[in-house]
Amino acid sequence: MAEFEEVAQKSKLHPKPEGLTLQYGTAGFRTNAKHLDHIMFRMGLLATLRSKKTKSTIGVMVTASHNPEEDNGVKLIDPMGEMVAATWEEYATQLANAEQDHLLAALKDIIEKEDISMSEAASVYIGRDTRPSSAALSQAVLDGVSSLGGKTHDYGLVSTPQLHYMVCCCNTKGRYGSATLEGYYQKLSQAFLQLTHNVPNRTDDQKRLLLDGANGIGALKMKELEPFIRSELQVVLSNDGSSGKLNHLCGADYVKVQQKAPQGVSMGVGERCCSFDGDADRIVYYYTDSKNCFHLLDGDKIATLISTFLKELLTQAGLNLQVAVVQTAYANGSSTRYLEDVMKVAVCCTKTGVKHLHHAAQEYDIGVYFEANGHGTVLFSKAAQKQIVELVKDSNVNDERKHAAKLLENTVNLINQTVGDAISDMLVIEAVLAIRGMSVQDWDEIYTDLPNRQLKVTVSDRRVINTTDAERRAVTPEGLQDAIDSLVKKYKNARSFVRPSGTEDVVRVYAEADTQEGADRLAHEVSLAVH
Ligand code: NG1
Ligand code: ZN
Repeated sequence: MAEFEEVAQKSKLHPKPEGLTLQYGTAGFRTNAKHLDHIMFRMGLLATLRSKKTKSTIGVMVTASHNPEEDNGVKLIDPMGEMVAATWEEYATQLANAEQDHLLAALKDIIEKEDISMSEAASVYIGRDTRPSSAALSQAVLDGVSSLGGKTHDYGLVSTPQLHYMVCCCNTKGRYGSATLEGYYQKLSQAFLQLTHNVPNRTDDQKRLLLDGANGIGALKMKELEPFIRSELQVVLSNDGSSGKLNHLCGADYVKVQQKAPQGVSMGVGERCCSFDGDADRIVYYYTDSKNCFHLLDGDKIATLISTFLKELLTQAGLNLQVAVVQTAYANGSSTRYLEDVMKVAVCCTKTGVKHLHHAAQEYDIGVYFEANGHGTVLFSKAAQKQIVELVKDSNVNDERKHAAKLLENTVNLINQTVGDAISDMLVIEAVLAIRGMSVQDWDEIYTDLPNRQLKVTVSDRRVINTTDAERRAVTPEGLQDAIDSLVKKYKNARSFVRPSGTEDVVRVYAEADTQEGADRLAHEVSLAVH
């Protein structure tokens, strides 16, 4: 065990509180920051093993996204910038929960199971959000990596999707872009300017966008990006972190769940606004109309806007590529109906959590995936990208086809295909609205959302609820689904489901119906059935 001497020594500086157990959930480990020091050290160890195993750079992001400022969390990023493979999530849980005396044994167990050669080099990229606890916690990750002899690159303050991007750039030897913040801003801004600079007659109002930065990392990063895109987009930033608290009464999750505007943003009637979440991987848009009524444009509206745009461009370019949209059970029923019946695009429903959507989207030529909460991106298959690039170069095609192909090529470059990215998504949406000459109201009117309500219920053990059919039906506890079915029958156009959250100790209840009152009442009744 001499080779693990340093791990043994350093782990004493990051001791595990006895009896504390945590799960690698939907988005990694997430809980109050004071319980996470040992988890961070151990995730440094695990990332090093994963790097040796894959012979690639692995990412470790310290963030708790939209959770309160006191929380923190960590997730691992696999070589292509995607979420870590499922078996390794299990290893993460095992390593995290091994009592102090068993840590080396747990580590050795993973090394044996995966047949890892410890002489292999390891490289780990690390990033963190703006939480007060994040600096010390990312230091614990660095300690973990170095105690196994791994090399680290600490990007410091970056958004979650920026770190995913860096990992992918590194492992594709620069083919996806250069693994620096400058490279990220250059790639996105060049694509955005190419898409927008020839759009005629754009007024200053059309170029203006209000942004709620959730007092988080997204606000910081927007300030860095701003000089690159200023000529085509004027972003008016609020909740920039200079005084307010992270995610408090602001940010994408607050706006989506509360269905109201964030505090700290002064919105004029009809003005186009958007909110990032705490690690800038989610975005939602909104505006208020002349009757002071609030309108939310969530992930479903974003998926509809982008997939419609892509489909039109493919037709103009004469490219026969299939566009599909991947959603979860939380997608508004109106969006699914519109996409299937009007747009005639294939719609697929997966379990909650980006890794599920991402994998499903990989099955198509072009897979647009968004969670209703605004987390999503677009994946283009290698073959689809090749066809687009070849068409741009082809000298035998007419101008219309070529123009469409060029727009497609720039859209591919503007999208962060590794994971949902609020900054990249925002630029895509702004480009589509500009090119199509659409206002936020025009976009909103594509279809009308069914009124809906999301509630959280606290129960003694949320794991007694097990679900099937992409989480749309509960199989346990017995009788729960029957109870939900009979409640749903009382309402028109209604739907409801429950599932245990993977990031909080709650059960989530979702309901939609033909009126807001009905959706609220149904959600309430279902939450009583959960108790
Ligand atoms: P849980 O807590 O498992 O519902 C939430 C979001 C997910 C996903 C993760 C990770 C909802 C209903 N759930 O998961 O979509 O974004 O957090 O951040 O929005
Ligand atoms: Zn997030």
